[in-house]
Amino acid sequence: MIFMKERTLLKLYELMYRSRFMEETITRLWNDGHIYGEMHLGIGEEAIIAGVLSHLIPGDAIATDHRGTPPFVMRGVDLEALLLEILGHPKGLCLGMGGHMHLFSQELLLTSSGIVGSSGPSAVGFALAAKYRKTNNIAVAFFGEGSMNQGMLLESLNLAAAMSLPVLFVCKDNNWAITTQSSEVTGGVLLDRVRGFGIEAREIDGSDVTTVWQAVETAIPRMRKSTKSPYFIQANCTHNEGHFLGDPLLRFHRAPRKEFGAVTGPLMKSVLQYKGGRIDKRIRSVTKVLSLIAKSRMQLSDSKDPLLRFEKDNRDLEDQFTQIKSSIQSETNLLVERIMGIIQEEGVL
Ligand SMILES: Cc1ncc(C[n+]2csc(CCOP(=O)(O)OP(=O)(O)O)c2C)c(N)n1
Ligand SMILES: [Mg+2]
Repeated sequence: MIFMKERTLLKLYELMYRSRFMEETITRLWNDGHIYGEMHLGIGEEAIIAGVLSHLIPGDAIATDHRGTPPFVMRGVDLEALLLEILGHPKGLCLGMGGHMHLFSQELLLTSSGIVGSSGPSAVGFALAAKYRKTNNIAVAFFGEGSMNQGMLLESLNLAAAMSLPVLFVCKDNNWAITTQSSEVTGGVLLDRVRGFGIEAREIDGSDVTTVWQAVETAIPRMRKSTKSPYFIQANCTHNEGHFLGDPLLRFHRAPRKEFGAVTGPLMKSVLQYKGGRIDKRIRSVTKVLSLIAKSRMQLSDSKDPLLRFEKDNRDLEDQFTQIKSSIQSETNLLVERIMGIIQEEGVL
């Protein structure tokens, strides 16, 4: 393990745990029916976000994808406004109009979008403004590896390289884009693709916050001062909630007996029905679906959980971890009590 000051380690833990506990709270609210629609969490990505954000200074901008909660929490957005936004309340960060996928803070230069790949153009715009104003600021784009097949993200890489813009591109690679394994729909090697634009790029273990912290520690100062050029990080991670809360692939592994009929019934029907494609093709498709369900189980493993890993690697800090956890838990619980009060008083849209 690399040497890092205890203060830095505790700060990273605090950032990661604050985000994790907030998302666990959001999960409870979603399960209780207070949050409408899909809910994409960033659980499993905390090490990537904390490792990057701990190097940012005021005036740096962040553009993120549909998993916006961790960066917004860690960058210090007002948590009451954030939670009310996720609940669709008019007192929310974006007046309850954006929901969890379309968050925005003008004050903190933070934006998120559900349009896959769009964090690239947003970050390029932020970086162009920083360069035009001759500040030392940079912009960060967070996106998944599925976005690397989106034209607008590739155009952003090109523009950032051609115009020498200080954009840190951070690809959070979990190898899944909803129910598609990204490696099956991606040509070539991602890092080679990025290097083809003339951008320096490296791959790291995104479940280890110290690795992320160290990778960014050398990259960002150079981007700020001398080169002003973009940099690309591919950080591997796992989402153990799958694509979104209630992910059907993972639901099967969590409650196989209950879900067995719901999965096998329609599959059997698709093979046995009178009309349709050739029987061998139907069987091949069903086999593919079953193999995807089997592979999705990997996401449930705790071994890639950045928080568990950090706690294990830093057992000597256990007492401080306990203190941090309990103060964040009471703070968040009070926040939720306040929010439930507001909702009961005024109702949710
Ligand atoms: C432009 C666009 N195309 C498709 C979608 C539907 N969609 C939502 S999330 C997602 C998968 C994204 O995968 P990845 O970028 O790897 O992010 P992850 O969900 O794995 O974090 C897709 C295809 C979308 N929101 N926007
Ligand atoms: Mg992905």
